[in-house]
Amino acid sequence: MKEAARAAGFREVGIARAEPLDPGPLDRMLSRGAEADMAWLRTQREVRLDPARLLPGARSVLALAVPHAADPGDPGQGRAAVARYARGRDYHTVLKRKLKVLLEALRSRDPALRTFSSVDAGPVMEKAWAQRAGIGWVGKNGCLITPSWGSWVLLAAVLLDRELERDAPHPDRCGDCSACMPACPTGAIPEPGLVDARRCISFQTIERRGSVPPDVADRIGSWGFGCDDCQTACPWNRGKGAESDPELRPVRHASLDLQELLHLSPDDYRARFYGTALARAGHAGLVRNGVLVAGSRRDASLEADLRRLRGSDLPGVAEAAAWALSRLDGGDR
Ligand code: B12
Ligand code: SF4
Ligand code: SF4
Repeated sequence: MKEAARAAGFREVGIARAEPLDPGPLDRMLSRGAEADMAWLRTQREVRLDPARLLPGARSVLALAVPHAADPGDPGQGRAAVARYARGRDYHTVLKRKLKVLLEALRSRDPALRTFSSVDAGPVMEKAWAQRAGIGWVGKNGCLITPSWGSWVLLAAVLLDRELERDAPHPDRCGDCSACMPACPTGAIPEPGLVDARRCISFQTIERRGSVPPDVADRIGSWGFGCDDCQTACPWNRGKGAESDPELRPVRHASLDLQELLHLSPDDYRARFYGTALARAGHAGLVRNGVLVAGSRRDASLEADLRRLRGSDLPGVAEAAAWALSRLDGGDR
């Protein structure tokens, strides 16, 4: 099975027993409301924690990882930064294609095999399974860290109704380090491993629809889509990220021109971002993010566009533009 997974293009493969997960970290997040608008984390709690609810008769979980590129990234003046994982083709498509190859190989040897597979969107705790299956550990920054690639990896998981020889869980390797916690610009990691989505730039710029809280917007800096600051700070990521899956190398969108974002039409959005992970933010979300970066960086050269967008009816954009204009001279306009 591991050979088939490697042949399909997965660089890390591990096997865990399909037993219920420790509910502690998920419940800690939910008890604080740190899931923000991601209500599905709460409504799917039981199914996320117990693989047998997803696949009756589940015996094993195959945890899989693929490294993505991680070039250093100061986007430069007038541009917004894109999180490293999103600079290549949409990883969902890339990993799903690898999963299809893998599942075909497995079924050719075992036609009665039953599976449930997930890349990101399934109700599966992919980091928890990766840790259990020995691929890496969940760091204090809330990311899955592998010894070989650091946290610059994307994950998938397959539940199977077959008893397999399992790997040992990966031990925690954060030790005394806590560099990621103060490196977070918005203080979104109040406790080791707990990411408060309400304060997380990644959540606000990717998942959030509508307006973004001003205190988060103020610290958004250059991040126009996602955020990597708590990963950049991690010593396990130093010198990593040069070797990526060929399909996940940056092709376009390593950074975004702010002026273009502020003029983005629905047609431009479809033409430029369909097929990339950036489509997730939606047309309004990307315009709003451009406005927030302009405000956070106090980019006065964009003032005329910000004034125009104060009248926008795209969700969250008018509020963001009013806020950004108030940042330009430190007062209300
Ligand atoms: C919700 C979500 C988010 C949320 C919440 C983030 C979070 N830390 O959970 C937001 C929107 C903020 C987010 C942001 C990002 N995300 Co995200 N996200 C998810 C998603 C859909 C679910 C994660 C989840 O269930 N979180 C809830 C928490 C409580 O679960 P958990 O941390 O996994 O905890 C469980 C276990 O890990 C375990 N556990 C937790 N801590 C510890 C500690 C120890 C010692 C042990 C033993 C166990 C343990 O217990 C928990 C079960 O109770 C997954 C895909 C998936 N289906 O899993 C992608 C996923 C986690 N995201 C991913 C990525 C790439 C990101 C970003 C890096 C993107 C970016 N650059 O902007 C950021 C990173 C932010 C951060 N610091 O975590 C990748 C992870 C890559 C990696 N190396 O970890 C995933 C796996 C998607 C994928 N298929 O590759 N994400
Ligand atoms: S992704 Fe950015 S905002 Fe979110 S926890 Fe990490 S450093 Fe903080
Ligand atoms: S920066 Fe340090 S504490 Fe944070 S995830 Fe990396 S090793 Fe762990």
